[in-house]
Amino acid sequence: MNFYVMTLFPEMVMQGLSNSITGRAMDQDLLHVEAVNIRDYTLEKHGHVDDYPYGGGAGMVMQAEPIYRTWKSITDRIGKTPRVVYLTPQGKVFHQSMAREFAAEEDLILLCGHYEGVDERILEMIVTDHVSIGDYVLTGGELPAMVMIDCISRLVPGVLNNDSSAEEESFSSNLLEYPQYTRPEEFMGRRVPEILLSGHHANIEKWRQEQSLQRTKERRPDLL
Ligand code: 4H7
Repeated sequence: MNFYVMTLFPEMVMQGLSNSITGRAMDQDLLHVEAVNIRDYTLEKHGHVDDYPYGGGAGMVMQAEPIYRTWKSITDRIGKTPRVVYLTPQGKVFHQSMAREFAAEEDLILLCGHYEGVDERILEMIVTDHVSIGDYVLTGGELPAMVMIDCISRLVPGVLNNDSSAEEESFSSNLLEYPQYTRPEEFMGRRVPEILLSGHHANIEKWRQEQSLQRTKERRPDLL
């Protein structure tokens, strides 16, 4: 899957995704993440990409032109016009089922806003999806874009090892995951639950399901 991130902070996006599972998937060419610097597409001699808001008010607004030229250079090069996701607190709140829908796409363009936001006219022209990662305010769209890419990437076949991808099914059960333990059997007086050492797979499975249900009731009753 190919992600094209339109941003003023390309190194932030690339550094954030070049580790761990997404980094390995990029090395294996299962994933292509390209951060495209909007500033490279300004026609201004001073490299400005923002200006004062019409009507007055605090802060600056990202201009349409450099964003349009960034988008045009990506779509011309790949010869397609993929969905364009704008990361904004005004978007639909991102969730796992939305990630599954996006994972079916071959290409995705993400637009990261900064300052007070982006000139509405370029949004009308190129944006297909307005997405928020939750009801809180951030300084830019880069972290939300990285969150989306991480989440979508792990649904791309081959990105996770087969063991973990089976685990994905368990999220579809809408329950929280059961607790995990590893060596040693005792840590500062706390023992691993005896059942996990029993080797009785059916009982372990039953215990884990109960734990999942219990924690969901306690921590996220809204999921039930
Ligand atoms: C686009 C438009 C996403 C991007 C406006 C982005 C939270 C989220 C941003 C803004 C984001 C999310 C402008 C909103 C300045 C905040 C003070 C960047 N914040 N800004 N405002 N929840 N911020 O997904």
